[in-house]
Amino acid sequence: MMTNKQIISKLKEAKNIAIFSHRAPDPDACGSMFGLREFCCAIGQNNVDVFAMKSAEKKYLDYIFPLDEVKENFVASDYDLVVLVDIHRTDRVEEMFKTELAKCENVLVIDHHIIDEKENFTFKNYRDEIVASCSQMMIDLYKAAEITPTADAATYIYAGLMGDTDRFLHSNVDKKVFECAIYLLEAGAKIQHVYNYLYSFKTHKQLELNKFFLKNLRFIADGRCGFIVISEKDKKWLGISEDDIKSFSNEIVRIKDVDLSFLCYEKRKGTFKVSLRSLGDINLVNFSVKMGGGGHVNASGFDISGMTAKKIKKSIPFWAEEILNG
Ligand SMILES: [Mn+2]
Repeated sequence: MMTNKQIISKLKEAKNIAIFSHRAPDPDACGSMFGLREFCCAIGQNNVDVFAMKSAEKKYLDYIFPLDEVKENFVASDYDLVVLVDIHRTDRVEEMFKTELAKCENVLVIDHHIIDEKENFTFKNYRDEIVASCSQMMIDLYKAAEITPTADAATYIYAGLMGDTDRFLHSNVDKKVFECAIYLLEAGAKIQHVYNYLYSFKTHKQLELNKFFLKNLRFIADGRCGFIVISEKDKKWLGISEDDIKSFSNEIVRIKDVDLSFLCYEKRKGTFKVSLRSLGDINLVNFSVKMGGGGHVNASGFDISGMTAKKIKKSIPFWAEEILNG
C-alpha cells in the first residue's frame, strides 16, 4: 500500500491525469473526484480531467459539484496517469470508459472500500483504508502536502463526507469524521449550501414519491426486511428521476426492527437497480459481489437484467433469506 507522500509524488510526476469513479456517482464519488482534482491543481498540476457521464437534466449534485466540467471522451494515450477514487474495480466504472481504461498501465487506486481480493488485484499502486468516506482521504493528501484546501475543495469533500455518513447518521461515524468536518469548516466549506441541495429541497415530485413509497413498502422475514419495487411505469406516471428514488435509499432500515432493506427500481426496460441496506453485522458484500455489484458491509447494490417488477418481488424473499442466514 502506498503512503500519502508516495501518492503525492506520483501525482506530481504525471503530465496528464485522468480521474474516474464508479458509475452513477454519488456525493462521495463526486467529492473524491473533485477533491482530488483540486488537490492536483494545488500541487501545480494543470492537466487534470474528471471523467463521468454527463446527465441531460440538471440534478441536485450539479448545484454542489462542477459536473458540467466532466469529460466523456476518454482516450488512454492522452493520459500518463489514471486515478480511480471510491472504487477499486474497473468493472464498476461507466460502460463507455471500460475499453480505453483497460489499456492504461499507470493506475493509482484510492478507496475506502476494503480491497479484500488482493490476490486478484492487478494494480500495484493503491491506498485502501477503512474510513467513512473516500472524500476524507483527500484531506490526508492535503495534510501530507501541508496545503489548506480552497473553500470550493473543502465544500466538495464535505459533501462527500456527508453523503457516505448520511450527515453523521451512519455507524461509520467516528472521531475522525468529526475532525474532518471541523477541518473542512475551517477551510471554508459551504456547509449550508451542501445541506440545502443534499437534504432540504423537497420537490413536489418527491412528495408524490413519498406517498407512493409509504403505500408500496412491504415487509417480510417477520418484519426484519423491508422492500419496495418501482417499475419504469411507476417512474413515468410519478414523473420521478433516479435521484428522487435514491433519496429513499437509507430510509427503510430506519424503521423500527427492520435491519435489511431492498430498494429496487427499473433503470431501463427489464434492468433493475437493487440497492441494499442493512444494520449491524448483516454483511451485504458477499451477496452483492455474487450478483455482480459491490459496496460496503451495510450498503451495497447491483444491477440485474431480464427482470420484471413481479419477478423481483418474488426473488426478494430468497435474497433476504440468503443474506440473513449467510
Ligand atoms: Mn464512498
